[in-house]
Amino acid sequence: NRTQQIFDRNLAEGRKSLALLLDPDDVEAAALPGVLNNAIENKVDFIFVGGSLVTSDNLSELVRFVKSNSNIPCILFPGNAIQIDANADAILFLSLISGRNPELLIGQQVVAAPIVKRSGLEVLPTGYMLVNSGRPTSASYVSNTQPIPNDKPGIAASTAMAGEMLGLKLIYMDAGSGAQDPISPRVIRAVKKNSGLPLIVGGGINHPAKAKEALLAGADVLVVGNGVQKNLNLLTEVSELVQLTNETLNVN
Ligand code: 1GP
Repeated sequence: NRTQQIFDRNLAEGRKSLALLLDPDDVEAAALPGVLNNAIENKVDFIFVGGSLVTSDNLSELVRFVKSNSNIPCILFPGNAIQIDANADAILFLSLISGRNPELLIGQQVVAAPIVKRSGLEVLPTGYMLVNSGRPTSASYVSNTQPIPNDKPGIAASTAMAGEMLGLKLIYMDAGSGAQDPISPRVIRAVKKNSGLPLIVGGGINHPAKAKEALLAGADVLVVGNGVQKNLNLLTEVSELVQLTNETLNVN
């Protein structure tokens, strides 16, 4: 439970952290060394690997590369039960608690459980909440669920509270990869105020100003994915912002 301890310790100390999402379908093998160096140089805290729909065979290669060439914890962020790789450090064992699709609330988890157990992966029980981002994302389409409206902080807060009461250990609020609008600060604030769990926030954070808004609203872990492929400097800019926030909070 090493990775869970990192999340919990950061939360207890008020330290913000940064995760880079690598979608095996988006990151080509040839680009991987550069991408990983960029992550190391910018002191990325976690690498998440996965996607709503992975059509390539790159997942295990990606995990192996990250594990052999860095010390950054490599955490699976699976869209379904086939995205499991024993070489990662941990798996976000997600239940899509914002949706009402039983397959993603418990079905895929039942299929995955024996495989995850045998793999020896550290399990991170995570309440996964999709929030509407202005237009349909792969996550909302593939999961066949309705995301929480971005202007309904009460629904988001109640959902996170229920997840915490059910014993989940992390909340991941996601506007979906490439989201038009990131999650609104009001929604982040409401969830932060009403749940004591480490709060991971991602989706559509493609500009430092959006990262800053999410941090100020209470995100503990920022996830950037798509935006880094379009703007190589984004990781540096967001990382500096996270460091600066930590310095201001005096937790570095
Ligand atoms: C999506 O939260 C992640 O699941 C990251 O989203 O690719 O838009 O940064 P982006």
